[in-house]
Amino acid sequence: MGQARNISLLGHSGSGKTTLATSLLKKGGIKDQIAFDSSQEEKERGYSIDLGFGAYTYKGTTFTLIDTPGGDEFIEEMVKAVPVADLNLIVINGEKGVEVVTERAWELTGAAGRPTAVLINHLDKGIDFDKVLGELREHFEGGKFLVLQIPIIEGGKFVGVVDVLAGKAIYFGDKGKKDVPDALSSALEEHRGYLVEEISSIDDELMMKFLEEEEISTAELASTLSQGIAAGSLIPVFSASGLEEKGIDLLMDAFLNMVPAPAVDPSAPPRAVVFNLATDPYLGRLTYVRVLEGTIKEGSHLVELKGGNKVEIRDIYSFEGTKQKRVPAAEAGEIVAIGKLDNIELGVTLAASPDAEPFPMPAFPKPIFSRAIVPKSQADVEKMSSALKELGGTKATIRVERDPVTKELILWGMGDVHLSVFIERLKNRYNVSLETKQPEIPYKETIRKKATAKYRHKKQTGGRGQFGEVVLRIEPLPRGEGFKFVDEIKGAAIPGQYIPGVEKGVIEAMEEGNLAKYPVTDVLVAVFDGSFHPVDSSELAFKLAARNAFRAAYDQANPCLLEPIMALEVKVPEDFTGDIVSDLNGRRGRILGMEPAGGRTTVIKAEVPLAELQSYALDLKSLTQARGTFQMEFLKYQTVPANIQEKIVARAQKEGE
Ligand SMILES: Nc1nc2c(ncn2[C@@H]2O[C@H](COP(=O)(O)OP(=O)(O)O)[C@@H](O)[C@H]2O)c(=O)[nH]1
Ligand SMILES: [Mg+2]
Repeated sequence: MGQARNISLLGHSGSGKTTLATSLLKKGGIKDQIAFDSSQEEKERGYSIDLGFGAYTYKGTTFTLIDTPGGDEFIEEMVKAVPVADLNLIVINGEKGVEVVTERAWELTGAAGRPTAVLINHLDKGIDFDKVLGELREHFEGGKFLVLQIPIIEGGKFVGVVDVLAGKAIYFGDKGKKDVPDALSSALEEHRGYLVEEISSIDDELMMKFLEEEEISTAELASTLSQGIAAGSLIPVFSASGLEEKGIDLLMDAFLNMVPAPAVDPSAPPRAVVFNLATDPYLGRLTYVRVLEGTIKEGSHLVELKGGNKVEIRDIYSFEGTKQKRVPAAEAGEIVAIGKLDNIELGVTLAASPDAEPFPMPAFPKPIFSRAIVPKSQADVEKMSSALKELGGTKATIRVERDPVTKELILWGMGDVHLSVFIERLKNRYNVSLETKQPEIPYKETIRKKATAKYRHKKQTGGRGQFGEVVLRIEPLPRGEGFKFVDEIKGAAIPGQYIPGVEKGVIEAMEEGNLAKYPVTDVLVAVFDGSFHPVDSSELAFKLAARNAFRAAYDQANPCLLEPIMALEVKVPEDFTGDIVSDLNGRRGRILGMEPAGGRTTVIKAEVPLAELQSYALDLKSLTQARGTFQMEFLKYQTVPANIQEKIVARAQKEGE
């Protein structure tokens, strides 16, 4: 088995990643087995949704390409690919320049110091290379972009490139190297000068030569460049047209010569990181791993380091083109899919021993957009929960939860497209039909002052009667403290055996407040008096008495509504700061502060009611042309302003009628 290299293709939708991956596989000798974007949802929509894998072998080295989707709501796939790739190739549509997901890709790779390269694509359209390069340098300040290939455009056609390291022109379809056309000689000089200086700066010996103006050979430059790429400090820039298959051979050579070899020790105990999960229509659940050390063999047993569970490695698949191919083992550096591994979570490490070091997978973004889901029919109700669990379990940015207050089933994701794709897939693969709607806000109720009330429950119906009398006091508790029950009975006004009944009655009453039927919270309830009957009293009688006593006290305690407040962090390019702040003010937000976040972006921190953020994922996109991102997290409950409370109470009363 040859050496393995994994290359991720990242970038904005339409930059040509999938087309490029296809061209690379074709040039790599793969004929029939190329089918990226093969899921039903990808075919219907015409873009990538999941990670796509495809492998080819070139001069004894096997390259596994990891194609990623370029839609910003599918960012989790880039987060998965970057840490397991030996090189991250950011593909740019030369006509569009730096786009939103180009920026996201850069944040995940360049900023994290992962090996990164840039490919300026769509050059068949005769685009302005220098303009794109200028944009790159402007957007990604501090990135050391080293142009390795200057495109040669003649008569509007992309006919070849100048190989900057070699100082020669290469025309497509022509084996030999030619002299550089005059029109590009000054560009060559400029790019080569910068390249030699930057490469020399990471190697003391080369630096000496550079300062003393000694000749530095192309081989020396190439090998030091490769070290700089491995360290993530130097970013080579390539030129291509994936569609016209131009520049692909040169790219394959660059991958071969410049992509750092992973630190490989096939004889160490096996260790592998689970970076991707998928469900295959034929093979079932597939667990994608990168083998970090050692060799994983069919039939071997490994420990999953998070839960400590033992797993048996059964089917191992590598790739031939994009097709899975059963293999007996996988070595360090390789990416393979393991079949029939159940209950393995994304991001965990599998190892021979439970003491092994877990691989540090970066944190996935938290879902930021939610909709309530409702099954369309009874048949859907029955199939829904296992389908949600199975499919939802494969994605880090999909979460399903039952809201404890509203009792709605909430589907969380990254945006409306993300959720629709998920719901379509549930339909296509599990035949489960769901409808979505805006979730209810889980309001709560509380009180603002002390009150006491007495209630006597007494019934005489023929035989044995019911009797219980409860006197209780309710008091507001600090926000977030929930519920406290205190037994202050002195003497035997209520015998001890009935106190649990009193507490139960209070808890029942608190499930639905009198104001708008939301759960009551942050209340202390003290029962301090009452009376009983030696024959007719029972736990049930005291429960009913307590429930009514609580309700009576509640009405006098100045009750009010509470709403969830989210801690919000919005990251936007500086220019948008003013717009975002005024928009948040309009959403009853409280701005806590603003901080520069590097690269001319600002982070705005605010506390905003959840009720005002239900479509923020969509609104922020339109406010910032999709350049803003945000995170939010539940922070606390807070009193609802009186005018809004009035509306909610009126609505609840109408519904109750
Ligand atoms: N002119 C031109 N079109 C391209 C090139 N690469 C891809 N395309 C087209 O751009 C569209 C999106 O390509 P695709 O590979 O799906 O982009 P992805 O979203 O980055 O995977 C398709 O219509 C491609 O045919 C290119 O180099 N030149
Ligand atoms: Mg694609």
